[in-house]
Amino acid sequence: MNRRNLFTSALALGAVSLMPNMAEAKKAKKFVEGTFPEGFIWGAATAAYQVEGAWNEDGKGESIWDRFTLAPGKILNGDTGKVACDSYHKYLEDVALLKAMNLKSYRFSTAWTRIQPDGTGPANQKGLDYYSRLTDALLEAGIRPLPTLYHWDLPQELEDRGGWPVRDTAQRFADYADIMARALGDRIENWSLFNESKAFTQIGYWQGAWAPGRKDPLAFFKATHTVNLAHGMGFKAMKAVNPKLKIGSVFDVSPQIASTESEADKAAAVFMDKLSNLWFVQSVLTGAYPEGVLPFDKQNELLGFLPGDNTLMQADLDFIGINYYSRTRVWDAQKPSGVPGLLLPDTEWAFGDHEKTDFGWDIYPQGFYDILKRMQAVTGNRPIEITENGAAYNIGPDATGAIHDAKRIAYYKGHLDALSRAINDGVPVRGYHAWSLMDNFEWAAGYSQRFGLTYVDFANDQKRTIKDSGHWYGEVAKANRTF
Ligand code: GCO
Repeated sequence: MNRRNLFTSALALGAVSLMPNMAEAKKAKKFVEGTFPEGFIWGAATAAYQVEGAWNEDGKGESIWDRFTLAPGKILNGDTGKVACDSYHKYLEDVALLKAMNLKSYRFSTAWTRIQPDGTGPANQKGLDYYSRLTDALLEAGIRPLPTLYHWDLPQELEDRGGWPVRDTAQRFADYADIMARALGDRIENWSLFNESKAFTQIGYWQGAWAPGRKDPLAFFKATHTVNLAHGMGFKAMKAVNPKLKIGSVFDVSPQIASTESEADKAAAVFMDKLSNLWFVQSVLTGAYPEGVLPFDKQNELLGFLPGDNTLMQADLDFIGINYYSRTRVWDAQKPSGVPGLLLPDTEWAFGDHEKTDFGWDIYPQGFYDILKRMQAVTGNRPIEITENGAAYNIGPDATGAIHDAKRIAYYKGHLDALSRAINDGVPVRGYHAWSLMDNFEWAAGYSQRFGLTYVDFANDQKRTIKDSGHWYGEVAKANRTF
């Protein structure tokens, strides 16, 4: 019996048996924008260098960001993460903020240099103790810890040995991942390996605007391969400690829009989708690089790809973390790249006539929907967590001390509504983390851009005050819907 026959014979059973089915089907169809499935996980995100401070306490080693921020002219206003939000000492206040906002997941990152000050060798117990205390405090508050192992703070010693362009760094990362799984795998189930592999390799090794500040396209491609190897090796190391651990990674993605309908611009957008959206996630999931980015006959040499690397770098990630901020416009330019045989299109990030955030980023919620659909196809329908999404608005306290950041609320509402549509249309997103729990160190922009749901008074002992957006988000988390 085929499906059509089954349906007609069900009809023949008459109205009585049919009615409940119809009622159910109707109920299933009645989607209300801004509502989320039961059990949806609401959270907020931060990263070690951006919030912890305590840059040289309790045996912590020097990271590339500790070094880079001290070089003159690299960071706006000469800001550094030496103190940041002082979360290393105020983590209990941070857990209380999460709790006050009814959040059930905290995405933070662990600083490699607290665990292995030089990037190799035995663990620094005091560093492990900090993350253990944080984990216990979260669990006690009913909040799921979701650590990221690498949010860009490579031990300076490893950079001195060549950094990510050097293959050995992948093994160093796997050792660090092994230490973390052993130390905290009893209490933490879900882990992310990397944050935004594209961003830190591209801006750190090719453009030079972030640590370690290199401007070398050849080093960039080598770095991408080491990072992909580190995904596979780190994943396997953690699963060997405990196969029940759920290991994912976080990818920054953006819809690549051809600037015109011309064939050349459309091809340029496809090219950028491969380089920008697929180069890490697809390569890790399948063990093979997207074709048509690097010249085929030079690819292995340019990446330092050795026989067997496809198996080494492959990882069947348990979930995919997605960071979305805006979309990208692409047009054909055939610009020399510094890599033999590689010509590049021109791109413009965060373009358009829409309203912009204070950072100048275009507000485009539909892009969130579009990229989620795209990533669902690429990642074979595996669970997705939104690990970052948010906006910088540099709104300070009024005379009463309240922070009325209605614009941020509007930003979140637009994006959450788009997300709810994507979920309703079948994209398997199980959680959302706002960037960020609190204002923090925004890389080359220093403290000039405030992304927080919580205001941090950097001049006054890092005092935290929940903004209007934080209160609103707390209500969203409680009701499982937007307002
Ligand atoms: C990134 C990071 C965060 C940023 C945030 C706002 O994307 O750069 O993951 O560390 O602070 O995205 O720019």
